[in-house]
Amino acid sequence: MTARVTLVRGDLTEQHADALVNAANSSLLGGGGVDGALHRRGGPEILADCRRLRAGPYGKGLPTGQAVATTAGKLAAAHVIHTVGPVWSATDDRSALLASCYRESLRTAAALGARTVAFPAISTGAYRWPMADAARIAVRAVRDALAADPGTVREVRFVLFDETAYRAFEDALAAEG
Ligand code: AR6
Repeated sequence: MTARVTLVRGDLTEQHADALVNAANSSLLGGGGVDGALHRRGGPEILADCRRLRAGPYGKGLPTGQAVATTAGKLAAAHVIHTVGPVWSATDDRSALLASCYRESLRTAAALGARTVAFPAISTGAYRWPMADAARIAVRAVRDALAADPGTVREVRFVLFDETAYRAFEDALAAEG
């Protein structure tokens, strides 16, 4: 069975899904944007899990482009998958790292048996990646990963916070066919 890619305009923290992907930073200890919102709504259990990861396998933090799962606390999901997007650079092409966030998050989700996975537009806020370009990279990375091996994943949902983001993802999906 093939997996669907869907778009919704809304707040990631209100989504019902098996896994919600967090646009985190390497510290895993919280921040603003989606990260702050997920921790606020999910409650302290998420941060407690993140601290355990820092005390154990991720002593130096989570590298850019990688992903790791924790509990979702009080969120309407089984897991939060934390990934670290690259900071936008006009001089250095970091698009492979941004694609890696989507691919590694989906791999992590499938390893947990997740069927529905919801993503924000990683790196397009504090990390300043231009929306249209980020949307193209995100859609291509997800389509490629699902085509290669969807595992248990049946729906990938992009959750876009505003109309500009929604339109950019709509255009990127249409362009991919
Ligand atoms: N639901 C969906 N999308 C959201 C929400 C929400 N509740 N809140 C913001 N967005 P950002 P980044 C959009 O800054 O660029 C944090 O401090 C937002 O409009 O959350 O990857 C971390 O700790 C934007 O389009 O993530 C890191 O330090 C997109 O989500 C750093 O920011 C991503 O914006 C990561 O920066």
